[in-house]
Amino acid sequence: MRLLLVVACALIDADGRVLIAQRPEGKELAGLWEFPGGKLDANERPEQALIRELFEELGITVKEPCLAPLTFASHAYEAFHLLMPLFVCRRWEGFVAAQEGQALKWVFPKTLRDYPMPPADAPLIPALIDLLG
Ligand code: 9L3
Ligand code: MG
Repeated sequence: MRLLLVVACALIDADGRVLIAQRPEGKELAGLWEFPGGKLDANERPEQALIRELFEELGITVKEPCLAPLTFASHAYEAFHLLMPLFVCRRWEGFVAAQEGQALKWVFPKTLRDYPMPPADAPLIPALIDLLG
C-alpha cells in the first residue's frame, strides 16, 4: 500500500489550549476537525513542510526550533497508509487567522473528543492530554 507522509501541528496557546481547524467543504473528510498541516512537497523535511503549511493555512511564521515532535499518527485508509508526525508549537510570529476560509477553534485537550476528527487525528488526543492536562 502507498505510504503518504503528512505533517501536523498542535499549536498551544498561553492557557494550554490547542488549535483545531475544520476541513472545508469539497475536500476529503470535509467537516471534520484536524490539527493543521498537510503533505510534504518533494525534497522537504517534515519541519520545513509544516512551517510552509502553517504559513499557508494560518498566516503565522514559525521558526524551526519552536517545533517539537510529540508522537506519530498512523492510519490505513483504503487507498493509502497515512503516517503523520505530530509536532507541538508554543511560539510563533503573527496572528492566527484562517487563510483558506476554514473554521478554527482553540480547545482544551480534554474537550477534543467533542469534535469529530479524521481517524488519523483522534488517536493523538491522549498524548496531548498527557502533555497539557
Ligand atoms: N490529514 C489528516 N489529518 C490531518 C491532516 C493535516 C491531514 N491533521 C489527511 C487528510 C488527507 C491527507 O491527510 O487524507 C492529506 O491532507 P490534505 O493535504 O488534504 O490537508
Ligand atoms: Mg492541510
